[in-house]
Amino acid sequence: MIDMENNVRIAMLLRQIAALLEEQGVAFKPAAYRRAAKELEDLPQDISTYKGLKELEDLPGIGESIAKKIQEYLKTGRISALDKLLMAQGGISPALMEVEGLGPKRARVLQTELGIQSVADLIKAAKEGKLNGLPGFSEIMQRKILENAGRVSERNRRFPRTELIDDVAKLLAKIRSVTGVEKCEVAGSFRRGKETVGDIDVLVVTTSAKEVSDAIAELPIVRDVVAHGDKKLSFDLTSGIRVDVRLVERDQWGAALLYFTGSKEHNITLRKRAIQRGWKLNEYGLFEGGKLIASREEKDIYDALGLPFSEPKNRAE
Ligand code: 8DG
Ligand code: CA
Ligand code: CA
Repeated sequence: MIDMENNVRIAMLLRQIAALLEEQGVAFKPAAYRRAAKELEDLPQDISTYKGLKELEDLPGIGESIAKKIQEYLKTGRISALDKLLMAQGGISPALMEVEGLGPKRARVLQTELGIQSVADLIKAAKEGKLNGLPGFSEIMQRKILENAGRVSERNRRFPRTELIDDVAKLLAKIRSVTGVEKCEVAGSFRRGKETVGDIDVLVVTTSAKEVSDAIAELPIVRDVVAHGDKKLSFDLTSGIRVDVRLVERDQWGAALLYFTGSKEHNITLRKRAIQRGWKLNEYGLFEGGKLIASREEKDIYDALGLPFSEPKNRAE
């Protein structure tokens, strides 16, 4: 699936494993998978930036077995243990399991009773009223499932920039009005002026990350919160697009804005240049050994690297 960060995506898969193990009556493990999922969602950076099994296992809530599954996902895009569980439990379609609230039991009913395999099948059947009378599909449940199925397809969709301009302006204004927010800007492909946008990335400066992230989660423009940590918050807007908010301290602003504006390719180019000088660049700053060289403004980092400031629209590579 495109446009979904590894952390959120893997967390969802771990929760699927938890649900399937629970159905098999396995003790303790489901809770461990859910805890790991929560930890993943709270990570301040993408899980792929942790290199090797050891670094993964050092993360709270993540033991060897889950670390291996994360590695497998990053390498292959799948977790074979999950596929096996799905197969063992009647060949449940992985696509259906992506619909929040469906779970293995209901997914199986849909498959056996109606031959539903894909999210598109599900939406069609639900709209035609074919779910009526199926065990476990009350009217309320049907409505919830239809809504969540719609979201799965939204996740695969890119939004034209023009459709988002108002949303972004409104969102930034709302966030800036939250007590404790010192600074707030849009980053990612939107800031780079791309014609289509997968999700909206927003960077916030605050010294009270927890209070601010809680307050943002309560804004009326937020439809539902997908991941909620102190330094990172993900939610869908009422219009359906996903928003990723990162909360940083003022000193980290330039490095974080640079990193989250991307593109990924541009970041790689800058990182290589830093490495050539024996330095290290990440979303926290430009470092020589443990010593911080630059982080406060984007320009400071370009300067230190001996490069002219690059306008976001030119940061394709
Ligand atoms: P999109 O949402 O329109 O698809 O594009 P984007 O805004 O450029 O990508 P993003 O997935 O939302 O990530 C925002 C920025 O984070 C990206 O432009 C560069 C930075 N970034 C990296 N490496 C990685 C990574 O491995 N995963 C993610 N999600 N972002 C990364 O430099
Ligand atoms: Ca984005
Ligand atoms: Ca993003």
